[in-house]
Amino acid sequence: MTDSNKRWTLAERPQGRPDSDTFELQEDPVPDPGPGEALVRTLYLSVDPYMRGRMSAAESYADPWDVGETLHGAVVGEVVAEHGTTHETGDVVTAELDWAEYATAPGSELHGIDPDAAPISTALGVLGMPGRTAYFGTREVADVDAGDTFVVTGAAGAVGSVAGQIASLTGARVVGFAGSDEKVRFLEEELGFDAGINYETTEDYHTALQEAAPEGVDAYFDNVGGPITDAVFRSLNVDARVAVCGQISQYNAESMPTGPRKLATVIQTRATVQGFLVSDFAPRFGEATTRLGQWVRNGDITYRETVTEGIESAPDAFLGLFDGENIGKQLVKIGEYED
Ligand code: NAP
Ligand code: FER
Repeated sequence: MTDSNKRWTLAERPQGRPDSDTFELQEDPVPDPGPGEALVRTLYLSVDPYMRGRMSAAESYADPWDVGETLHGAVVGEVVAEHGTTHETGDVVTAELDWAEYATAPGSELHGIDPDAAPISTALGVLGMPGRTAYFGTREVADVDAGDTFVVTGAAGAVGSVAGQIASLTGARVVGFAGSDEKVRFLEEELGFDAGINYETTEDYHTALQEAAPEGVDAYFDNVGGPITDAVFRSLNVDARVAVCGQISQYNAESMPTGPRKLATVIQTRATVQGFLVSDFAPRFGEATTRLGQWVRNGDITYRETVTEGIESAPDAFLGLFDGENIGKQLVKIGEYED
């Protein structure tokens, strides 16, 4: 084990789009675990869009990071030392830890994962927070049913790719918006979506959606907001459900764009528009993980991961989310796992 530990801190609060000035790499000795703590060697780090919110001082559902603070996020790692915890050296765990090569945490905050049940990285994607978000957002909030037309934005991403497949399994017609032809091929050819729309090369989203969803939209899983959402709202059917999961097109905005928004359609259609946080469903996380695991194992759900290598690449991996560089879950591989 090396003595040195690289970690990323918040160098400054970004105005608008974050960039390399937002982050600072620090290097110091590997920490020792205190009583009741474990030392974890990071194998995979998850970068997620919500982290943009934590870089701002504005109030949100997640507390802002302080300038100078070590960034943190969901990690899969290996316990390499522990001091009176229920974990053993060699255990693979997931936890909220530092963007670092090594981190200490109370043993009670580490959740063991079975490396023989599924690739360990899936605990951060299809079998982790994004998969659970897709599971509850699609089934409980968008309340998708057989015969519905289901539309999802950010469709080739970690949440969207799973949401669309769950809707398909339910028997819905599934249409996804994504930002490249490669992503549209992924949706249609690998994930079994009925249609994909490349919003980067489509001028008139409304007409494209009328073609892809000729019977209108019954359930809409929104990951991005903005003009695509305006177009989807124009196609909502009576009693449609809109699950507002994310609004990534607005996360770097310095001021909120004004309309015209399409809320008049909500009057006409009596649609239900509901925001949600995956944590609202915390008591049912076990159910989601079990079900998603079955679907992945029997091939009903496939998943993709985009992986950058090394702790140094973490900021670029995060920034790439805003440029659509990922297909499926964006991860940073920080250490090798040897069985
Ligand atoms: P992701 O979809 O894997 O990655 C983000 C994707 O957003 C990019 O790949 C990019 O794909 C797309 N994007 C970026 N800027 C865009 C823009 N201006 N317009 C349209 N699309 C844009 O990320 P994720 O982790 O699955 O998260 C997806 C959304 O769900 C995010 O909004 C996130 O905040 C939200 N979320 C919410 C919860 C919750 O509890 N409510 C939990 C998890 C995630 P393209 O190439 O298609 O542009
Ligand atoms: C959570 C609730 C929401 C969480 C993440 C989110 C890490 C993400 C929200 C978003 O991306 O908008 O408990 O845990």
